[in-house]
Amino acid sequence: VTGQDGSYLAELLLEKGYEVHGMVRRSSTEKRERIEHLNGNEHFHLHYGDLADSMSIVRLVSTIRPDEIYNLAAMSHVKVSFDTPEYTANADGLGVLRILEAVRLLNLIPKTRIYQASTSELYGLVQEVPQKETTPFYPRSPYAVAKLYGYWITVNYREAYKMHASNGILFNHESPLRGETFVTRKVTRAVSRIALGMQKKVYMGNLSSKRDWGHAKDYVRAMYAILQQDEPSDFVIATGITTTIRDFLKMAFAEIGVEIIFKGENVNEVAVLNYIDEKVFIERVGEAYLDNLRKRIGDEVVGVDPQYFRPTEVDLLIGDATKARTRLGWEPKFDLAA
Ligand code: G4F
Repeated sequence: VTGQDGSYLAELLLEKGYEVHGMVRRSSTEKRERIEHLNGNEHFHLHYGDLADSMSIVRLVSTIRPDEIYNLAAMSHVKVSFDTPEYTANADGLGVLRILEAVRLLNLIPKTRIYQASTSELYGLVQEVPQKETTPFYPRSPYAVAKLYGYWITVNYREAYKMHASNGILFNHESPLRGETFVTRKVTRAVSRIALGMQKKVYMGNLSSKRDWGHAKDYVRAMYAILQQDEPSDFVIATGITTTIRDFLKMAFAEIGVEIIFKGENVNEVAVLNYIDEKVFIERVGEAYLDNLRKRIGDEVVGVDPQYFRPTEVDLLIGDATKARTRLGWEPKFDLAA
C-alpha cells in the first residue's frame, strides 16, 4: 500500500466507504510518505506482511477475511529485475500464488475477489500493434517473466476453482507519486533542477523506446471497476497514445518554455538547449532563474549513458483498451498535459 498505486487505490476505496487494510513490508528505511495523509483515518489499517512469506499472507487473509484483494505488491523496476532476478521471481511470480492459495485454503473463494496487477511488459517484443487482451505475450525481462507466471496462475485459479480472479494488464501509469527512478519522474525532476540551476545535464538510457503513458489515478479506477464485474476477466488498460522518451523530454522542457534539439546518434546522442520562451519560463519557473539559463543556450542538457540500457528492451508499447471501454465503461480522464 506504500506504492503509487496503493496510495491512490486506498484513497479511492476509502472515499467509497471501504474498510481498507494495507500491507507494508518491513525494512530499515520504510517509505510511507505516500500514505502519510491517511494516518489516523479510522477506516485505514496497516499490517506488516511480505509476499515472499506465505505465513504472513495466510495470517492476514484469515484474520481480515477481505471481500476484495488488490495485489499491487511487486519488485516493479524492470532494469533492477536484471540484477535481482530470483527475488523478483519470488515476489512477482510466486507471491501471486501465495495469495490465491491463501484464499482457496481458507475457503474464501465465494467471498473474496482478487485483482492481479499484470502489466504491458508482458507484451515485450510485441507480436501485434496495438496490444490487446488476445495479443500473445513475449516477456523481455526477469520482471516480465515473473509477471507472466502471475498472470497465468491467476487465470488458472479462476478456471480451476471458479475464483473471481482478474488481471488488469496495465500500461505505464505515472503521477507525481511515481518513484523517482522511473523515466517520467527522472525527466521531470531533472528539468526542474536544470531550470533552477541545480543540475547541468541529465543522462538517459534508450531514447527511442515508446510508451503508452496514462495517469495512475485513472488506472486505479479501472482496477476497482474490474472487481465490480459479475464475471472475472482480464482487461487491457491504456490510453492508445504512444510517445518516445525523446519526445517526452522535449515536452517536459517545453512545459517551462525551453526548446531542446537532439543531435547525434546512439550513445553519442545529446540534446542542446536551443531557445527559451521567456514569458513562459518566467510564469512557470520565475524571473530570478532566467539569466542563469540564458547563459546556457547552446549547452548540452541531455546525454546518453549506456548504464541505463536494458540487456533486452521493450521498444514499443501501445494499448487498445476497447474491452475496458465497452465492458467497464472506463475512460481515462487525464491527458498527457494534466
Ligand atoms: O519508466 P520506466 O523505467 O518504465 P518501464 O520499464 O516501462 O516499466 C514500468 O511500466 C510497466 C508497465 O508497462 C510496469 F510493469 C513496470 O513495473 C514499470 O512500472 O522506463 C520506460 C522506458 C524504458 O524503455 C526505458 O528503457 O524508458 C526508457 N528509459 C530511457 N532512459 C529509461 C531511462 N528508463 C529509466 N527508468 N531511466 C532512464 O534513464
